[in-house]
Amino acid sequence: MKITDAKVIVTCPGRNFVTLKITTDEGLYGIGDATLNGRELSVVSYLEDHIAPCLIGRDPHQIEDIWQYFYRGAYWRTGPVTMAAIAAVDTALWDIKAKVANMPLYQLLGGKSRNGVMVYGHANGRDIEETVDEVSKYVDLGYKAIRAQSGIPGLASTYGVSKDKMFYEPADADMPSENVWSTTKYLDHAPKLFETLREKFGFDYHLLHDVHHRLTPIEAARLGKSLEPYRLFWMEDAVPAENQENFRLIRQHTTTPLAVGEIFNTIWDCRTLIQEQLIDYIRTTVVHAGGITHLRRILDFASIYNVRSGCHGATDLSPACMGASLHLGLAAPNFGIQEYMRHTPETDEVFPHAYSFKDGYLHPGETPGHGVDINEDLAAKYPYSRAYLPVNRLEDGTMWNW
Ligand code: GCO
Ligand code: MG
Repeated sequence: MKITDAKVIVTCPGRNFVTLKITTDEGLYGIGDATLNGRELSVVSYLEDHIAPCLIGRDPHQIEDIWQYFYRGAYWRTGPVTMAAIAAVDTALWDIKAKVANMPLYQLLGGKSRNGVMVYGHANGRDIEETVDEVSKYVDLGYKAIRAQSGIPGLASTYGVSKDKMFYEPADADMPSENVWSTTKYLDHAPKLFETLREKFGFDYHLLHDVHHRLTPIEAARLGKSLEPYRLFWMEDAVPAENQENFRLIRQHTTTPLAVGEIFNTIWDCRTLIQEQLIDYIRTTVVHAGGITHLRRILDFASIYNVRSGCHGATDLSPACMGASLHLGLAAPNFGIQEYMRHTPETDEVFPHAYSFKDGYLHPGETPGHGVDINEDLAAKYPYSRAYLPVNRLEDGTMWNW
């Protein structure tokens, strides 16, 4: 079997997605997500200009060798653009292999380790009251785990709070919009949100929270301590994690479980965090961590240190990433939870998929491959439209982490 075509499809059914479609001489094809939110076209160029020419003529079954070829062979290793491009190739090749085997992908990854993939949904509101209302909607929908975010008194806007509650979409402007941040106001407010939620809903549901990289280690330690009575499933991205040692300090102070890694690209980004058991959940996912091949390597490494998966699943990760992630989640022994921010109906139509939601769990389905396709005619109707994530400043104008 030989690869005859590698085509990059850019579409914007409400938001931008980049998809790689690899076709073989036997007519079979596979697809992989290559979306890098706010920096999409850099991956398009990497794939079209630098990867596609080297793919043509290769045997699509040589998944590991092709992965190594593009990782080691680039000389310039790692980084979000490179790893998203490699991920797209890898995901498409696993899709093809599973189609040839006539099996759903999870069978090739070792078969089912569980009956379904527990997901968490996103409840957010402008204030605590609105967030409580949103959480009850997720409870009614059958979710077992819910992420809660709320607006902060005195701040005009903040991460995680959206105009459209169903499909929170932060990449919303042609030029980056500017947010203002106050750690003091946030640290006063966040524990009140979870106190109210536990009073109202009890302890039967998992509650999660995303700090979105905004604290220093000692501030994160204080937040973790103050949230302990509310027994969070996790506190996410409490600090930026380029410096993995930062987590030692947080860990020494709190038993609130820690999750990090949605912007990591390789096993090297999380090696210390995992090996020293400084975190509980690793959030790397298929598209930004080098595909199924490399994510599986991270999860296997994590499993010997009791770290479980918590794959990123925001709207900017396409259904092709979600499908692949669900197959791995069904098979991995140390699966923890999967984020599930639903896509809009327009996106779901462009990417017909076999996965489905029931009673708080996603199921990847039994279609051979990863079960996600792309309708190219429909995709062509939604041309690329530049959209940036916001930037963030402190109240005195200092640039901060968004
Ligand atoms: C999450 C994330 C997202 C990111 C987004 C950036 O936990 O889902 O933090 O909301 O901000 O995916 O592209
Ligand atoms: Mg996050």
